[in-house]
Amino acid sequence: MAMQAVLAVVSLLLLLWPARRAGAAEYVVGDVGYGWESGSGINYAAWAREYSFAVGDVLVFQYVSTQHDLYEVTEEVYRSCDTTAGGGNGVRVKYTSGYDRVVLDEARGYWFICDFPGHCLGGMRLAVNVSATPPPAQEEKEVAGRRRL
Ligand SMILES: [Cu+2]
Repeated sequence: MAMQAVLAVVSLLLLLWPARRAGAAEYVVGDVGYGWESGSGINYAAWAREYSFAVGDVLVFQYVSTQHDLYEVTEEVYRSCDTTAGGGNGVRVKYTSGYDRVVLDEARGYWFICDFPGHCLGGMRLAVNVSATPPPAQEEKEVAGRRRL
């Protein structure tokens, strides 16, 4: 009976497995729980340089939702930290859940900021460049904060 249950679970996992894109990875921004944080000392530019992001990868932003948020913005807003510029047209997506999984589904630059007053200027901004295919070298590299899907 127990063996049958195990087989059923294994079969289910095998059924679900192909739905995941081979090579896609999930990154917890900042590498730790509540890694999207001000005052944490995390240098997001340095964090992003640790990895090579490819289409299909996922960024996970974890934060206290009453203290931070997450806006995907244009490069201009990323640089100015001014989300009201251009009538707010520089804001692409607003996330506020505190656990936001952002699928990087296009090969392009992505820019993220926290819109709480002063946080972006204080360092809560992240820029990543997403390439069409992952570099082969990274496939075998195991690094903190990255886990295979
Ligand atoms: Cu913030």
